[in-house]
Amino acid sequence: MKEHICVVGLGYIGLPTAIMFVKQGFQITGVDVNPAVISRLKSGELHIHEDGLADAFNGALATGRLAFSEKPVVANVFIIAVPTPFNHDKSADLSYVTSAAESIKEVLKTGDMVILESTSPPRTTTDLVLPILEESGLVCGKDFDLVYSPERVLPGRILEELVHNDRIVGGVTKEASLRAKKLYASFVFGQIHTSDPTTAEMVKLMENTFRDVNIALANEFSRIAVEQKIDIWEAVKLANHHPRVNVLRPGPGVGGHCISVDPWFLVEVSPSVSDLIRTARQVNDAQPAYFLDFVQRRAGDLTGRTVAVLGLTYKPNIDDLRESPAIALVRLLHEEGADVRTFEPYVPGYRVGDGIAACASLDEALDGAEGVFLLVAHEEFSELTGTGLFEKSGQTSPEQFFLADAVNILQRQTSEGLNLIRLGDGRDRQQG
Ligand code: SAJ
Repeated sequence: MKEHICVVGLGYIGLPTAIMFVKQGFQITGVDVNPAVISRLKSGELHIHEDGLADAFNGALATGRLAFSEKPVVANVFIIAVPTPFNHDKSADLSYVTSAAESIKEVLKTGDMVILESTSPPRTTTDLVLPILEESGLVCGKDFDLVYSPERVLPGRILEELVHNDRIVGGVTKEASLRAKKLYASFVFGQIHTSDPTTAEMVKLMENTFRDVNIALANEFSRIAVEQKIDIWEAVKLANHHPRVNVLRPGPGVGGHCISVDPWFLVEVSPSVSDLIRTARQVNDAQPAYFLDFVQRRAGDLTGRTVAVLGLTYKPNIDDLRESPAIALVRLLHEEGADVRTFEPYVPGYRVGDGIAACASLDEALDGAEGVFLLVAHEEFSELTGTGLFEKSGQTSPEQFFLADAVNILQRQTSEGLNLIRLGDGRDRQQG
């Protein structure tokens, strides 16, 4: 008989993971403290959007091996996949991990295994989760196994990456690592590497911090390029011909619930030796305001002007708005007194706030616009041209119109005679 697995937290990681195990013949109980999530899932409806998830979910339901509950039930394995947001002071909010561990403690029995997947500061598994579970009277490493195994999947490609990415399992004991490795090997095609929990926690944070620092570097390069009157996009392309260089893309900032959050967990545990990480976070967080200032220096004050903002999600081709720098920029525009209307093809009708119009179509957003901000490089936007946007705006005078492109969609050749303001392009007519 295959083990019964309780997956605690049914978001972007927990639900797809549960489905993977169902497909391999395991009995799964999906647990979420939010009753609305449980009742939707029970009625066969998804509460999140991810490519391919709806079909996979229906397939899992049809097996009869996927049940739902608001509390953990007696099982053999418990996987914790709850969020770890941060508090106002950027410290990790571990309240969801704590309450998940407390709820598992109530049903934990000899022979069980608990796996934490939530991104967590180093030592969370050994110093927070372990003592809570031992309040059950059971001893970790003797009566039950405890493992940290980070999720590393990219939103938009979750189902594929769950299967094909390498995985790390950090057990409190070697036996725990091997047991977890065997469990994940049921659906993971990538290699599964064993380690200890704290190393595994650190590895996850290092991966996202590596990306954040590199994006901050690209954003800083883009600011230098403007001062030096060159085009950053051309310079990045040329630098990347070097065999050991891969400069990432500058943009309006870093969003999502991972990369904009996780580096702070390292700063929190080792503040005196993490200046670079802290600075990179500050550079990326400042990017929406930097870009707005960059645009206003070239297009003039935006107070009272009608601007269309195309794209609101935190990155292209997904419907996820969490921590989106595009939304931060829309708020800044609104505060500046601009008359803002937005269009987001992946979340039609999403309204950023009071007084900010949410348009159902590109044409609606553009009609009457005196300026256009391109903030997300959705595939839908890849064919847009400056002259096409100008025509759709209905404006007659190019001098009264500007195009602000933070993601390198628009090109000079197709924006002839227009005020095209591209992030990181220092070759434009009016220097700031
Ligand atoms: N971004 C840039 N320039 C780039 C690349 C990205 O500005 O060259 C921006 C994006 O527009 C977005 C943000 O960075 O706003 C983050 O996007 P992303 O695609 O880099 O990453 P996430 O947050 O969607 O997913 C990351 C992934 N981590 C790494 O690639 C190291 C994923 O593998 C993790 O599983 C995920 O975080 C997570 O859950 O931790």
